This record gives sequence, structure tokens and C-alpha cells, in this order.
Amino acid sequence: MGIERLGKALADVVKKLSRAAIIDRRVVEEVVRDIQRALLMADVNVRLVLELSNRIRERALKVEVPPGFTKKDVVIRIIYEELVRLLGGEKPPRIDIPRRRGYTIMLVGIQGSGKTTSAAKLAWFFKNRGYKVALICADTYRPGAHDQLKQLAELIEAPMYGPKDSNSRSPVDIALEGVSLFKKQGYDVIIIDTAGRHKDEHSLMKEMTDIASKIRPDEVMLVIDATIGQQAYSQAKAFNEAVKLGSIFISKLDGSAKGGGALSAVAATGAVIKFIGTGEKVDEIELFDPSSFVSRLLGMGDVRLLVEKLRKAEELMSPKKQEELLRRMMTGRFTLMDLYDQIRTVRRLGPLAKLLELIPGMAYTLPREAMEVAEEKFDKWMVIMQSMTKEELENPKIINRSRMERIAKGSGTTVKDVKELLDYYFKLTRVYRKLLRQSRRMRGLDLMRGTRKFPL
Ligand SMILES: Nc1nc2c(ncn2[C@@H]2O[C@H](COP(=O)(O)OP(=O)(O)O)[C@@H](O)[C@H]2O)c(=O)[nH]1
Ligand SMILES: [Mg+2]
Repeated sequence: MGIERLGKALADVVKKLSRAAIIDRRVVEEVVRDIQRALLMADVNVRLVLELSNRIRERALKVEVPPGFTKKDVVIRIIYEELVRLLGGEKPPRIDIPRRRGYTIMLVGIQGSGKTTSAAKLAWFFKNRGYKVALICADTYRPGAHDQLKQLAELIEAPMYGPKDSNSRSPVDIALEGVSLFKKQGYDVIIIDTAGRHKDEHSLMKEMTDIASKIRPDEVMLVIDATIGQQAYSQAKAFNEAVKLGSIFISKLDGSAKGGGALSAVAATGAVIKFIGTGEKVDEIELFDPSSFVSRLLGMGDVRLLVEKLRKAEELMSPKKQEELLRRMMTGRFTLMDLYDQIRTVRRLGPLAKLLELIPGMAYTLPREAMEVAEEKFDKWMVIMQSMTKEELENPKIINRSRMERIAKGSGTTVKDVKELLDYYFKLTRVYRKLLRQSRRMRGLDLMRGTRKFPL
């Protein structure tokens, strides 16, 4: 099953979810089974599928849906986050190789996985970023290996080391000579291409171990073919046992490539995917970005935006945030600045009416009909507050008639508008104080930890 099919299968899961009236254990189980099926058909390793689906199940059963969102949104987020997490987290890997130190990258992988092509791609990539790059051919096994890399090296105008007639030489010696030569010449990045086929797997792995222990490369990069399916897991594991892998290059992630192999290779090794190859040409290389990979997988362009919004909403209703707010209110330190922050956060989140209840006390101070015009009003208030001085925002009591006139003029509003905002602010602080007295009387502050709304 190709990567598009996996995406479609996951999208179907999500669709099914949105039809469900409630998310109970039965629905979650069904969804988890569908996800498992989709991942297995995409060649993701069985153990990994179980691990992933267990985590998704566990989180989905505990789901809490912030106002303004649907259960579907929250479950998409869980699937997205678990997949991204597996792939090494949200940030794309950083390429910050030091200059002039001869940073060595040793490529490993079986015959045909794309090592030689990827070596040239990497050289092209780093050269384009201003690095001095050199290549070494330590594949003494396959006839023609030398010429293939030589041609590519000429194409990108990088030097290449390696004897043409190499089958009498040891790959360890060739690699050692090449590295010492290029280090002396002050190259920044030295890329070593290796063999991928031997009489048996054991002798191949031994050769890799030998080269790595002599060269001590800064980074061993596994090149793995995205189209090989279930074998990806055992292949990656075998190489990782022979030489500790630092990173992964997924080749052939173009066309009908399977996505699951990539996931499995990561799971088998704990190494991060740094690059993907998307074609046969030397410039068809991309830095791997886990979140865009997973977004593509889920077939939804805006999944990242959704996750972002959900996180903000959650932060707003987090007990910690509410408690902090309570403290500020309690000590009379809830200022217009705080109000401004709150309104701005809420306006960024989108549909307002449903989100209003995220702000403690807000729903009690605004009458029903006010909710409907609140969006417009909030925008106006933000403009008004932008025309205030820092001093006025921190200490609204000083805003007298003449200040009001200045603020109204500066914000293109009327004194009546400014007064309305201030009335609202003072009303809000009064409500806060009252709520506080009540809640303290009723349960004490500690009991409010973890509650979403005020215990009225
Ligand atoms: N479509 C596609 N083909 C690739 C990619 N990388 C390598 N290949 C092809 O895969 C085949 C094997 O590549 P090669 O670099 O010789 O693999 P090696 O044996 O590991 O050195 C060649 O035909 C390459 O053109 C890729 O990202 N996309
Ligand atoms: Mg090769």
C-alpha cells in the first residue's frame, strides 16, 4: 500500500469517528483496530503498530474536548502527535556541521538501497550550503561502483577518492587514506560510500564494523529504500547492531513509495530520519520534516493548524493558567494588560461564542445578546487598548476624562467606547473578586485545582 493509500485509510478512520455520536470505549476500540489495519497494510512493523495503537487508545479514552472543538479534532490530534513523536518530534533535524574539521559521514545499506546516489545527493546538498565536500568510494565489491560515483562526483564538481581497480584493496585502507587526505586538505564534509552486497550478510556487517571502528565516523547514516516494506525493520536493526546508526536517509520516497518502512526503520533503531530522496537526480533530496510528513500522511493540509489551536485552547483552560489568573485577581493585579492578552488569545482561536467560556467569569459578565456582538466589540477594544500607554494598561484607575479623549482620538473611536471598555474591565474585576470570596468560603483555593469552570 502506497503512502497515499495509508493517508486515505487514516482519513477514513477520522471520517468514521466524526459520525459517531459519542466516543466511548466501543468507538475507540473500533478506531484503533482500523488504524492498526491501515498501518499494517502500509508495512509498518507489527510491534510498532501495537505500541502506537495502545498509546492512541489510552489517550483517546481520556479525551477532553475544549469548547469550540469536536471529538474528531482531538482524536486527529492524538494520531498526528503519536506519529510525529515516533518520527523524532516536531522540529526538523538541524544541519549544523562544523567547518574545516573534516566531518565524516559513513553511508551504509544493502545493495540497491540508493547509497551511491544518496552520497552524491548529500554532497550536492552540503556544497549548496557552502561546505567544502569530498567523496570516498569504499565499495570494492561491485564492479562499476567506482565509475558510478566518479561520474556523479564530476557532475557536482566534488573530488572523489578511490582506486579504479579496487578489488585487491581493502575497503578499510581506502577509507582511511581518503579521510586522512581530505582532512589534510581542509574539507568540511567527507562522505564515504560503502558496499552493500557480499557473499553473506555476516561478512557485509563485519566489513561495516571494521570500517567504522577504524574511521570512527562522526555519523553513520543508513540508506533505506522506502519501497522495501516489511524488511525495513529487520534490515535497519541488523545494521544498527553492526554499527551504531546516527541517522537515516530514506530513498525512493517518490512515486508509489510505502510510508511504513520509514516508520519501522526509525522504530528499529532509534535513529532520526534526516533526509529523503525523491528521485534519481542528484538534486532530488529534501530535509526530512516529521510534521509535514505526517500531515501529508493524514491527507490534511491544515492538521498542524488544528493542533496549534487545540494546544492554545488547552493552555487557556489549564489549571495552572487559571490559578495564576486567580492569584493576580486576588491581589488586585488583574490589569487591562491581562485583559488584552486574554482577548487576543481568544480572538486567535477562532469562533468566539463557544470559546468565551474559556475565560473565567467571562460568560457570567456578558449577557446573551452581547455574546453575539462580542467579536466586533473585542476587536474594537483591542484597538483602544493599543492606544493606551503602558502606565494606563497597568493601572486603569488613572484614566480620566482627558486621557479618555486622547485614547478615543488615537484609536478612531469615541469616549463612549473607551468608557464602555473601562466599565467592562471594572465590572470584570468586581466579579472576579466576588467569585474568589465565594470559592474560598466554599472550598478553599486548592480545591479549584483542575476544575474547568468556577464552582458556582
Ligand atoms: N526514484 C528514485 N530512485 C532512486 C533514488 N535513489 C536511488 N535511486 C535509484 O536506485 C538505484 C540504486 O541506487 P544506487 O545508488 O546505485 O544504490 P546502492 O547500491 O545502494 O549504491 C539506482 O537506479 C538509482 O537511480 C530515489 O530517491 N528515487
Ligand atoms: Mg553503490
